[in-house]
Amino acid sequence: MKFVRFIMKNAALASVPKHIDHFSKFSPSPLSMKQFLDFGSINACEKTSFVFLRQELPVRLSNIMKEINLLPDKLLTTPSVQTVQSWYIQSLMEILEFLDKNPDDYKVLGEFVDALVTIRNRHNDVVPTMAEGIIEYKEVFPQDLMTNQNIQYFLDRFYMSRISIRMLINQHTLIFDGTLNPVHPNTIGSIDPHCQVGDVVQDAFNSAKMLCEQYYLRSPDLILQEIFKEKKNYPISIEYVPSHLYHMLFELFKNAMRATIETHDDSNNLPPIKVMVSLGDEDMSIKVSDKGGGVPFRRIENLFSYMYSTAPAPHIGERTRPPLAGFGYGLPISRLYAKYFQGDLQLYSMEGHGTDAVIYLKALSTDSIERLPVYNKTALKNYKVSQEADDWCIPSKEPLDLSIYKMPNNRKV
Ligand code: W6P
Repeated sequence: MKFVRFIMKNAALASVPKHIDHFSKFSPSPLSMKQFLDFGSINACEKTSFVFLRQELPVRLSNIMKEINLLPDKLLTTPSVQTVQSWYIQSLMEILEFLDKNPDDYKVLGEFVDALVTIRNRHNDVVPTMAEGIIEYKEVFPQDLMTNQNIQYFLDRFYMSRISIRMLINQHTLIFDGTLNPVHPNTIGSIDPHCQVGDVVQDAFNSAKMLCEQYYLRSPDLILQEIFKEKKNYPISIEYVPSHLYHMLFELFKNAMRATIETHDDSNNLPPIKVMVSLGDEDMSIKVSDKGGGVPFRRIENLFSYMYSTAPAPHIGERTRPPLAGFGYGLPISRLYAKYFQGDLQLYSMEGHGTDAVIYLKALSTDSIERLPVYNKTALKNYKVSQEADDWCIPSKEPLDLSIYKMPNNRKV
């Protein structure tokens, strides 16, 4: 019996590349906020959602699995990346099991919800596990610019894909597990049709403030201001995923607080963090301003770099870095959350003064459409970029020796 199962499992595994080839030929279908809401309201139909997901999830999984396979061998073969890849293969196989099942059988629908919950849990630690892979890789190939760009390109797409797959799974499992959310009865899955932005700002600020006080024994205050055209828009609310917004704001507040405290070491008066929420016809924007001394322009890009912000985990006994540090993947992943529904997250810093971080979101749910990576020729080409010379000169800090110009010996070689 054990042997038979072993044979069956390997037969299934052997057919996985064929399935990946098949499903990666389809482009993922981006959903709008409105479509997400429709799945969860009056015309909510578990059967429709099931039939959609048993096709769409394999498509999204296979598209990104193709890109995992394009990673440089030295990264692809690290134990961590191998582990992550095996999770994707296992989850793909589990969903494919439902392709020949009857959508009218309520037992099938129940099993599908259970399968999705299992899959979601399996992938909980993808981010730290991938980070381990990057560390292993970095130890062998210390930071060269090329790999930083490639890793950035891959991880932005990989984590965006992951955000979108978890969104689909969350919506289906939350809407069709047969219970109402007792804490948030008006949410549809993870979406709040009346997400009050100011409330989320307050929540995220309070959490960051608690962390901040644990480590620094003090914290800056919050000044919150809302701007809108007509009175009826107050308090500002949008159709959005509150947990995504919270994630972004929490990250920005931790950074703003740390900068504020570390640049006002010996002063008793901490400048407050100012937040401006503004609703227009097209955008809903949130600006978080600190007077934390700012960041040199040259370093801003690095704040969003997976490679440069992946530090080895502190060893046991070593003094761990405070959790308010610009640690890990907070900023790059926050920017992905913003971009996921066609928004963005940008930093405007003035070294010597402070930093404005702005989250741009779509004001209209009809504009909030998933932004999804697709595996195609263009993506393939982006992984194939070879080690070519830069087409800009390298600035030299040495004083120029003009004596060489006596002879024309600065010709190109
Ligand atoms: C800083 C650096 C930073 C990153 C993100 C948000 C706010 C801030 N402030 O100094």
